Amino acid sequence: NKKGFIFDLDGVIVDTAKYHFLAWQKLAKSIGIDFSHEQNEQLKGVSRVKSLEKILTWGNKTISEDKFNALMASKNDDYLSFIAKMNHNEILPDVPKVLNYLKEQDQPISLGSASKNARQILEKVDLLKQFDAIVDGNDVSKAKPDPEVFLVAAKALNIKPEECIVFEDSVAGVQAANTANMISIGIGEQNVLHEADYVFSDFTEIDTAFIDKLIKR
Ligand code: G16
Ligand code: MG
Repeated sequence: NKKGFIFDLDGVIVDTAKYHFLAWQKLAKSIGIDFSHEQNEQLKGVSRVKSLEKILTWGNKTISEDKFNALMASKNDDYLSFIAKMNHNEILPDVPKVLNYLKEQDQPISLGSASKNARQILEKVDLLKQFDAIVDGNDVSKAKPDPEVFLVAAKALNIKPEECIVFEDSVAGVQAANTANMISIGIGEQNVLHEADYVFSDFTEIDTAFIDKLIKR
């Protein structure tokens, strides 16, 4: 019995939101916009282009297309300088335990992330080889809550969408999984992720009995 296990990256496997925050904050400051942690929360799971559009809206700023592209490029350069220093210690608690157990049970595993830097990040934290497929911001055109990223991941694993399970930390990601007819597992706070089929605060709360149940469903 094979299911497709699909993992979001930022907020599920690693906490790269803190690096996105530093890079977006520097960018915002350079054009005279204040940028808070609360605003950064709203950029979780949101694509790079959409994120910059939101920051400009919050700051009441309009800029040329050339400037927009230049800002995106420098934000990504800053972000990548943080990524370059990452190692396996940045993997969130018990993620390797769950990935290893799924591998032992011969279950197909895919990434389903909005990030265009996903492959690089997985390589840095030494998890690239755990994934049978990687679907990221380079493979899709529609952002979560559109289900595209997870539907492409299901196809890549050759598993029907209704036989897939998605681990997500963002509301938009949970909605995308639900729309794709997949089982959604929220990683974070119950009150935020209440649309998910199950919510856990992190992977330390997920035991092998629960995973067995998902496989047998
Ligand atoms: C991640 C982050 C978002 C980020 C997006 C695009 O999504 O949560 O904050 O804006 O990727 O990242 P990049 O600029 O690296 O292409 P996910 O889907 O992994 O949670
Ligand atoms: Mg996420």
